[in-house]
Amino acid sequence: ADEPWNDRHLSNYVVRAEKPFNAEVKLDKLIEHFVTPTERHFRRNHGPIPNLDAETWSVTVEINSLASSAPQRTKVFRLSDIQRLQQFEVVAVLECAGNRRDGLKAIKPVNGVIWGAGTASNAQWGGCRLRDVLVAAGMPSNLCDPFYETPRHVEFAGHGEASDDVHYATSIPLEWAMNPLNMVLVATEMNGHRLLRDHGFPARIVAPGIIGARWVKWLNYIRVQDRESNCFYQKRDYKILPPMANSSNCEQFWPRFPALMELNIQSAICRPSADERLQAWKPYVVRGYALSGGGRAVDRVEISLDDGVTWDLAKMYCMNPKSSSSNSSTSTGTSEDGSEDDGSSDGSDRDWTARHWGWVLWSFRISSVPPDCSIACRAWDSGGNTQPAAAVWNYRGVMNNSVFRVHPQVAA
Ligand code: MTE
Ligand code: MO
Repeated sequence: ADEPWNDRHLSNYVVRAEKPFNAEVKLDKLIEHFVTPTERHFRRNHGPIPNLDAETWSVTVEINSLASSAPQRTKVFRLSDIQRLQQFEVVAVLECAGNRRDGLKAIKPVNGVIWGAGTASNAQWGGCRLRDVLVAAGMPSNLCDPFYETPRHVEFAGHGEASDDVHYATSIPLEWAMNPLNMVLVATEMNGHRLLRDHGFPARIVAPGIIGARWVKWLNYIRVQDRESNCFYQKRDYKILPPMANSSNCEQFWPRFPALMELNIQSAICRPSADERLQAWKPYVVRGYALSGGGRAVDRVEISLDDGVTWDLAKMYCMNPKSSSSNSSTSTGTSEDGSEDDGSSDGSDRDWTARHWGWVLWSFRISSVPPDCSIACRAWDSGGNTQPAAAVWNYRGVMNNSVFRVHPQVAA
């Protein structure tokens, strides 16, 4: 496969697989910007990257089973049709459900590309709302319409080959997609530019608050139907199977457990990075990211320097998308003492009832680094969720959000 991304920015990445190309971002590079620059965004592929032509590309929208008597409706949208619908922008974090799979592999072998904490990134996405595409294709726009009383699904399929099925396809509940507050987009732009091939050119799904696996790239068709997608990536992947599941007995478990949707509460320490050395008895500013799913806000990040006995509050930077959207490479002003002002919040000015799609960056100042230093972080969200003290293994190695710990090297 010819992979389009040139090697100019490869120093930002840890490459986990060459074919198909899979690379995560080095943690210290990841958190220098609130809105992650595109050349610092992880790349996750289940097959070769298609080379699509914007002039000839189109997405076919099918609406099945409207009422049993109603005929199926089909409408084809070209790129210019998508661009003529009302355009929206959303700053939203894209996280792979396999983020931090390395922590589960450390317990017992798992199935999948091994990732550290570098498969999350916060981008500014632009495009039209999926709901507007569906309405233009004939769906009722009023959510009180009896059509929505039956649970339905919207399936997305991408162009190109995929390693485990005929193509890459997956679905989300229709009701989630139709709610305008959820900002599910047919996105054509990332960080103010047209999508790169790696990230789904010319159009991909953006489903804020939902695992990355549902953000289908290189859109080929969109289908409203009674059932979930039958594709491998919906039915036999991206599920948390129970602890006794393994490669020889997993077939019996796949149908019994739900396809993952909303992201869980997550946080990671990005500095000190793996190769960084701290100075004993000197101050040090610890940094990282935190995020949650379903629109829930990260309400705090806590740090422990005594392996979880006591916890302190980190300082959070949760820039309001309105102020950050004007500059896609908004840098977090990082002074050595950790006394940033821009976007910093103690929470008292935040609207907890609003939906929150972006990540938060945080910092915590250690006034005097001990020679035997251990740092742990955990975040909490507005649903009252926090991260488990120890990792909980599952066969597919997904959704690992255990308390993040580092034991940095300290020079005397
Ligand atoms: N869409 C297609 N067509 N093929 C894929 O392999 N991978 C999914 C999703 N959409 C995938 C896809 C997964 S698992 C993730 S985490 C995100 O894309 C990664 O998006 P990115 O490469 O832009 O970071
Ligand atoms: Mo993913």
